[in-house]
Amino acid sequence: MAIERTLSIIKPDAVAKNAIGEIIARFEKAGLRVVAAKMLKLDDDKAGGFYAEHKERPFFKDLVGFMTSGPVVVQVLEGEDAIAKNRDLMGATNPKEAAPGTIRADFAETIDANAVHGSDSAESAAREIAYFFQDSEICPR
Ligand code: RTP
Ligand code: MG
Repeated sequence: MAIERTLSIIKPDAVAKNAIGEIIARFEKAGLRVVAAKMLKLDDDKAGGFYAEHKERPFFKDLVGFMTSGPVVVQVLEGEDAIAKNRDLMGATNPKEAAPGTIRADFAETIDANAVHGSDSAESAAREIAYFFQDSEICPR
């Protein structure tokens, strides 16, 4: 299995619940390492650009509104099979369908406010990491 990097976002609902530490602990317990991290308040442009693939979808406006509703924590996670491992830890997009013990099952309430984002492919991970971090802000460990 290859060592990969993936972009994770702890979304405004989970930050508001004071669950940053519990969520990061799940990544670390699964063997993923935080190699970059920062807290940000996204504006419409930054959030809209991040989710540009969903621009034509009916939920896009609500998605941007939610992602700008409070601070988020963006991180680069590194480890074996990091992209799929993070998606497994997160659970299904809709928390009502997320498997027990996943982050979304335990911390999310609705499909809109679903606690975390994780890159869905190697191509997305490369784009999303570069969207938030300069190379010099990433600290390999
Ligand atoms: P994310 O990008 O945030 O990690 O979530 P995901 O891959 O599991 O889901 P994606 O299809 O990329 O959708 C991005 C976010 O848009 C919201 N969404 N709402 N109302 C709806 O039908 C709907 N579908 C998606 C979710 O908040 C999802 O995380
Ligand atoms: Mg997605």
